[in-house]
Amino acid sequence: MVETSKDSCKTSQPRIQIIGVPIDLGASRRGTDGGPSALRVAGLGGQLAALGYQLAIEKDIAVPAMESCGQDQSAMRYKPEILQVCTELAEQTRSALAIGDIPLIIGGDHSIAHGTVAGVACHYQEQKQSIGLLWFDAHGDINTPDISPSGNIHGMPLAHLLGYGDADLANILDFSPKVRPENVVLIGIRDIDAGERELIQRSGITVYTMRDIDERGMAAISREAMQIVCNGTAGFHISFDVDGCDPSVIPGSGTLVPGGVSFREAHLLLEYCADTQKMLSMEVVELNPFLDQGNISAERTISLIKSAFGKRVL
Ligand SMILES: [Mn+2]
Repeated sequence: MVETSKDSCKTSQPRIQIIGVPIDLGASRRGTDGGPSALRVAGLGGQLAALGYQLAIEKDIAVPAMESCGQDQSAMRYKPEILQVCTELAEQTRSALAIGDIPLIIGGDHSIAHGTVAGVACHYQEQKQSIGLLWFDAHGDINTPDISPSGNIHGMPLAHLLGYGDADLANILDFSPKVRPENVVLIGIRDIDAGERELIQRSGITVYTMRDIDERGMAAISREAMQIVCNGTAGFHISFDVDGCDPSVIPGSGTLVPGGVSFREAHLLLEYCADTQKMLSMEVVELNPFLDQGNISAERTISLIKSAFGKRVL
């Protein structure tokens, strides 16, 4: 008898669906639209398959070229285009979960989180469940359009996912907020805009800065973070901005901030994520191959993704 793909999922690892989002409209530095290609060139799919995962056919979300969008110097640069891309991404992410796949979204700048998290949260909301959110980043990404110094939407997604800021960006798939602040953890932070500080404190999310990691160690913080994102939720989404890592680990990103998370600390955090078996989905953002040394940042990012998907040393 021919085994259906659904049946074979039960006997091995679940299937991963890689969705590429080649976009750089959310950032002022060009080039994160090359992120999906850099990860594919470095062998992402093959390395996940070697861990025992099946892979769905990879797809990319269509993104308009900046050259065809015209100049946009508004308080939300390229909002119409980003809203369109994120709405499509939200639908695709939700569809992946609906057929039992694990979505792995490869960006693209961090504006794509508006879509990814909307899709994951929507899928679980339909089952009357909420999700946790682990946000790994050098920055807060919690600007609202009225306090953003740049108008770059990649600095705003966390605000919108919590229900602040622009109503259109906050209401992708027609609901808001996407996550409860008590299940949101921000980790790796070392560069916060003035207006963000106030919203971080008011929002009630949990933040682990680099000082916290230095003082308490990544193991203790990872354990605490896992409790927060799993508490009362279906599981959690990881939004992994490669700039959370130290620039010596990931030189290929557009907004480098010295004094970041070491390669080993990042691995440890993601190994803890895998240990929970509650990771629902993952996205990797802000990889910029045009600023990289060879393709080493993509290669190291794949190594980190593998830890999130259960690779162990032994
Ligand atoms: Mn970010």
